[in-house]
Amino acid sequence: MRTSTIRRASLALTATAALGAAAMTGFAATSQATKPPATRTVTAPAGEKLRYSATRLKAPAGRVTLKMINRDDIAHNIAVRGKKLAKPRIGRIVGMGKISKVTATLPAGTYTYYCSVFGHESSGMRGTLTVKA
Ligand SMILES: [Cu+2]
Repeated sequence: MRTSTIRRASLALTATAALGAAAMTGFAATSQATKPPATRTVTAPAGEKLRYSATRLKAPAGRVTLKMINRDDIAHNIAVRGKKLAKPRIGRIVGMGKISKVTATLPAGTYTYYCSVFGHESSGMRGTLTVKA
């Protein structure tokens, strides 16, 4: 009786230790990293309008991907900046039919997404991304 109680206690300890080890080796961090980012998509419409299809986007805090489908016959990209980003994230500049994208881990806050091709943002190719916790 006494021996079996000790054995059971020892098994419980082993299981607890195993769970603790899993947590400490970053199991939680791994599952968060593999969670797909929230994706928001805009297009650059044909006709050299120097606008995106949306000037406002919303996303939950965490990993966010911004995607721009270029339907225009001039090259564009998508980039994102904000006070809570140490530096802007800038997607590849792409031609018609191609996709430019950026992924960043964004805390709650307000960000600007924009085309970094010279003169495009100042012509209106930008929008506001609101990230909420
Ligand atoms: Cu552009």
